[in-house]
Amino acid sequence: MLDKNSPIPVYYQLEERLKDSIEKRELKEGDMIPSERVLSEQYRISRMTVRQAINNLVRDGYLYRIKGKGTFVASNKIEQPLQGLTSFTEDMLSRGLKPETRLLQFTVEPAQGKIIQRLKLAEGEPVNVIKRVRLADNLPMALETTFLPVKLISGLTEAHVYGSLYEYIETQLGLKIGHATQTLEATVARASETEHLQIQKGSPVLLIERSSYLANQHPLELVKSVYRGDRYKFNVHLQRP
Ligand code: 16G
Repeated sequence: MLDKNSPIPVYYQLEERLKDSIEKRELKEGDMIPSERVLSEQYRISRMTVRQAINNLVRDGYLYRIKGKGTFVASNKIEQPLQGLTSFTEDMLSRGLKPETRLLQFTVEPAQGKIIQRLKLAEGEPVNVIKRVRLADNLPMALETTFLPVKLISGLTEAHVYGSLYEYIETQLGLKIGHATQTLEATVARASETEHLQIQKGSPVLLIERSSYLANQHPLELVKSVYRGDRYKFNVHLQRP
């Protein structure tokens, strides 16, 4: 029951209750939530109060409405800060999610085109090409293609890239990762990506390209990642100059 004598407004208590059910996955993505009438009877509160709670949850992206059908649970998006050069493994572990990797490609190829410029290599120099599906708690989050100069990242094996690449680079190779530049674009999933990400062709995805450098300014990696648009949102702290 909700506490009507509490100084915390009842609509807010209901909001928190529903959010809790979503976080605990008692209410899952796509589930229809009970109607205003049912919720008002269940919690013995006015329909106005229920409506206020639901409006707020719709506004905040936890729920969405379909006209004539009902109100549904939206997907639980991961909110990822844009500042801070972190790895996928670190990002998921810090949220209590279990990171996993499905390895699609692990090859050494001669550098060509954009790779030559971005990684400052000579034409034909060997690069590791690693294509991985990154999962969190068994759900595919992103499809990542990484290019690394072989001369810098020695001894890399398939076993290493099932785990954390950054950990291998820093802990095992003793290299210091310094900074990166990253672009982020909206696009839609291509046919070749849909199966790995378990989404429909044409679903919104975020395309991220990261160029990372060692602390000594050497180009370290070029990574092209396709993130599921329904699982991610990015945040950034802005400071007025
Ligand atoms: C993140 C990075 C990627 C990096 C990877 C290392 C973005 C957009 N990309 O996915 O550049 O290679 O982490 O992760 O954040 P790992 O250490 O878990 O292999």
